Amino acid sequence: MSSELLSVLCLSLILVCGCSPDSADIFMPAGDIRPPSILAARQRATGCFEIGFDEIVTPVKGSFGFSPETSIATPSVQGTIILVAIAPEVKAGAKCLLSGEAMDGSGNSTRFIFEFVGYNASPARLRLNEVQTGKNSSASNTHRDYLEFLAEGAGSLGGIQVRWASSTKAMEYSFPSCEVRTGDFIVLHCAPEGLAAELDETGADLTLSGGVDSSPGGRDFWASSGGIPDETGIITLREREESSPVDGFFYAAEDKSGEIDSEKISSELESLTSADLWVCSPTPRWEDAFLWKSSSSRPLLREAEGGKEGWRIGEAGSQSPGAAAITKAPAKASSSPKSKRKTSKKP
Ligand SMILES: [Ca+2]
Ligand SMILES: [Ca+2]
Repeated sequence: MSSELLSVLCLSLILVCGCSPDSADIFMPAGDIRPPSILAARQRATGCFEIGFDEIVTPVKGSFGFSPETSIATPSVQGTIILVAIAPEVKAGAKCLLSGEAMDGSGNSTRFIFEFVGYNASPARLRLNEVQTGKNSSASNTHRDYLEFLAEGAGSLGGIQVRWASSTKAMEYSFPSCEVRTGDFIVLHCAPEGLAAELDETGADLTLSGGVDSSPGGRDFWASSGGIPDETGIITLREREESSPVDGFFYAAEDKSGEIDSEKISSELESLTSADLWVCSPTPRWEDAFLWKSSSSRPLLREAEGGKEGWRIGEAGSQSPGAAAITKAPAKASSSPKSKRKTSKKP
């Protein structure tokens, strides 16, 4: 008996257990006694899961199972690849388990279980719009960690993945199945208090959820993976777990400088720069981040596309989870295109 644990792309392979030959067959003639190995596994499209092996295999009859049990997994084989049809299709973002067994020509077999979420064929186009990095317990300005997204294109949230990391800890969250329209605000609360009122708003009722920062006009979701780093961190957004980021934000305490010495941050930052979403020095440095003096009373606000230049620190108390940013009335119309508002420095 042998067992292997493989990490394949985005998919968690919980168990791979090769069990052959049976102990009764231990005196079999010399030959192929090695069970087939899984080289790759992925969802190719809605209702289609593909498992690649290192040799020609056949699916073991009756061994395939699927959860949720409302869908059936039916394997077919193309040489070294098993294609599993899942019907009826599961909802985008729904948690799935696929189990089965594959056998090579000599009777050696491998059993497997994959955990993944239902394929999202039409992900909503989201932009990270506002970040509240910490808890503020002042009576007049109570907030807890949240990320706000604006839907710039309609679609499904199902399986869209958010990652956030500090220098020492990486966290992630995948949205459940939920259709959104262009212009919708989505708030992911990252420091829930565990209240019964903290409910995911996947349906029509946008007032369903209670809890700190829940918004009557936005869609509230609650993530228990861990809070957003207060001072220094990185946030990335992916349409599917295995995809490149489509948006992200890298921020750091203003007194940080020099080469980035955190693997957790630099690996996510590399994915952002590779996707042309963030500009970095040849050797990434803390100065490549949006530098700020951390404050739980001020949100970080997105004003435009284009890396750190697109962000600013909001006024104290200007948090607007689930709604457009509170903008001050312009003091005076200006014809100068170069005019920019600057934050005055305190002595
Ligand atoms: Ca709401
Ligand atoms: Ca907002």
